[in-house]
Formats: sequence, structure tokens, C-alpha cells
Amino acid sequence: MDLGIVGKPNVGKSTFFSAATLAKAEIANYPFTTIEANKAMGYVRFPCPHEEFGVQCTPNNSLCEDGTRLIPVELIDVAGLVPGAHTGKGLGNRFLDDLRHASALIHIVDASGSTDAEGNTVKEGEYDPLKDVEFLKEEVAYWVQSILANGWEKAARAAETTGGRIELAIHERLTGLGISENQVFHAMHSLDLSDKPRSWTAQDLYSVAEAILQESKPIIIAANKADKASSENLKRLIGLKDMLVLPCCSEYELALRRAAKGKMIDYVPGAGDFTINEEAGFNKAQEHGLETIRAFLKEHGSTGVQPCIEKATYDLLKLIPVYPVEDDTHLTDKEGRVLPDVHLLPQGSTALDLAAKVHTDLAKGFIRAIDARTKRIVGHDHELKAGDVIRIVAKT
Ligand SMILES: Nc1nc2c(ncn2[C@@H]2O[C@H](COP(=O)(O)OP(=O)(O)O)[C@@H](O)[C@H]2O)c(=O)[nH]1
Ligand SMILES: [Mg+2]
Repeated sequence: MDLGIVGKPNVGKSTFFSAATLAKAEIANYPFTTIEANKAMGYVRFPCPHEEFGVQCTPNNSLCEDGTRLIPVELIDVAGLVPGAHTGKGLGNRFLDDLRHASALIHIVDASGSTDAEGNTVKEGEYDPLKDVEFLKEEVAYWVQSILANGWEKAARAAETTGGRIELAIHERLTGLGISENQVFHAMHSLDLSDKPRSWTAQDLYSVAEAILQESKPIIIAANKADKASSENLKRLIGLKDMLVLPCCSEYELALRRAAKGKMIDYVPGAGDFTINEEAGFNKAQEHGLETIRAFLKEHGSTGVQPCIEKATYDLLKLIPVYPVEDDTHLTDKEGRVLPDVHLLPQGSTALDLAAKVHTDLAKGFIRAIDARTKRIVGHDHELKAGDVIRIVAKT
């Protein structure tokens, strides 16, 4: 489950990415830290159950900070898209590869209107940031459409003559994009196309691409550079129908995380305030800068960076954190670590799904599960809730 950071050049993608992936405590002991230049771990927060259970946790695949579990999510800083990029202006394969890994997209928009359609700097407010919202959706949809359209006749005829489902043929054409059969079926259900796929027009295929993307790559808009944006533009962006939009200032988030890492300030990402450490020794200009940031936090509640990642994870992807343990009394694993791991699972996941996530053998030998909170024994089809602590009992 990765989050792709997308947008045209110069809107602040890399700043957002650097800020979101800069952790106070090194995330070095994660089992999956080796990541390419444009991939790194950010995290989402969730209350750690250790306080409620009155134990001290020893996290393994995550971190615990003052009772808050930091659960890793991978972020991808996707190459900048410009209008017409799908017609093949260089970064095609890399873009599609990133898109395959992304389960949701964080679309960074320059809400201050100081970058034009191609990403060149213009006077503040000169470019209408709302245009970018449509441009990106269109650009990605054209991309997917062109994959569908390439040899469509033949594929459609094959499906028609063998009586095969067209959804399966579509899924096959899009295998490189990390889209599930279910998502294709669901998307196609919302369309009203003729039952002769061979006759589908380019426009029809565009609708197919659009519907599939809506289903499989949901988007949250980070209205970035909100520090320089007019309140009117922010309002227009936030008011967009059917879009999740958060005002955001990546530059401030990066400054705050750097200062916190250097122990100059106390700041928890996502928080609405911070405190300056006495010994930090900021000069007047730096102090002024920090007060400007504080005013922004006060107005918007946070810099918006951390909330973007959390909304993408919890609201767009509808994932819930679940803690598997081997011993439901001590909440330990085999090695005696307390509440070691937390997994993000889709809402509606069952005890068996959790077992499969931990290890295929655990799913194969599944006997029952125990809810560590209630001590209730539950079956394989028991639906999990966010924050559940679950022991899986399996044949070995
Ligand atoms: N005022 C302001 N500038 C920002 C913000 N985020 C990024 N920038 C600036 O925008 C420019 C482009 O940022 P960058 O992250 O390289 O954009 P990318 O091309 O989308 O990766 C840089 O000069 C950043 O310092 C922000 O939140 N506010
Ligand atoms: Mg960049």
C-alpha cells in the first residue's frame, strides 16, 4: 500500500515528500527501509494500545511515541506530470511503474497560483489552481485510455466471440497498473456502455479509464503553498464537489521537522502548535519565521502534511490498524516483544485476513482467533475493528 505524490513540476512534491518522510526517530529498523531515491517511509498515527492494557510496548515494525503508534506507509515522489505527458514526453514507463505501486494519490496543487500549466513560475495568483485538479485526472485517464485503446478491437472481438467477460479482458490489459478484478467490475458497473465492446469509441474507453481510476487510485488534494494562497482560492479548492482537499504548507512542515530533529523545538507532526527550546538560540529573523509558522498553524489547525497522509490512508483507502499477538495475556510475540507489530488492513477484513497478512502458514492452519481485549474466541470470518489486538491460534 503506497501513496503516490503527484502533480505538475514546481508545486512542492519533493518538499512534501521530504517533510513527510523526515522522522525524529530514525525509521531504520523497519524491515523495508531499502528504498530508491524517490521512495521513503512516512507514517500514520494511531493510539497505541499499550497504555490501555497497562503494559510497556516493544514495537518492531512501527514506532511508539508518547502513546501514539507511528505506522509506516511508503510514499513515492512521482515525476512531475505536464499537460500532454501521456503522449509520451519521456517519463512514461517510470510514471506507470509508480502509478502501479500507488494505491492512492496525493495530488499536490500550488494553491497560490504561482506556477503555470507547465510548472513555470508566474506571478502569484496569475494561474488558477483549480485547473490543475481536472488536468491531473485527465492526464492519468488519457494514459490509461491509451493502454486500453492499443489493440482494443482484437481484445474486444476475442471477448465477444468466446463469450468472455469484457471486465476480465480490461483487467488483463491493465495488469501493469496494480488494479484488481474487483475494482474493474465495480467501475464497469457504474457505466452504461453498449454490450458490443468492439463498437466502443475512444470516448467510451476514456470513460472506462476514468471510472477505473476513480475506483482504484483515489485522490486527495493537498492545496499546497497555502501560506501564499489567497483565501478565495483556498475556499474554492476546499469547496470542490466530491473532492477531498486539505490546505497545506510543505515548506513549514519541513522547517518544523528539521528544527524538531535538531532538538531546537518540540513538535509532533500533525500538531497545531510547537514549543521553542530555551537553549535553541534562534536569532530575531528565525524567531519571526517561527511565529509566522505558528500563526499558520493556528489558522489552519496544522501544516496539513501529516493529515493528508492520514486522510489518504484512513478515509480514501479505508484501512484500519490491527495488532496481531501470539500470547493474548502478555500481548507478546514468540520473542517476548510486547505489541510488536501493527498491520494496516482494509475495513471489513476478517481474523483470517489478518492471519494471511502475518504469514501464509498462519492462514492455512487457522483454528480460531482470540480478541485480547474481550478474551472472546472468534472464528475466521470475524470482522476486525480499528485497534483490535488479536491472537491467531493455528495448527503448525
Ligand atoms: N511558499 C511555499 N513554497 C513552497 C511550499 N512547498 C514548496 N515550496 C517551494 O516550491 C518550489 C518547488 O518545490 P519542489 O518541492 O521542488 O517542487 P516539485 O517540482 O513539485 O517537486 C521550491 O522553491 C519550494 O521551496 C510551500 O508550502 N509554500
Ligand atoms: Mg520534485
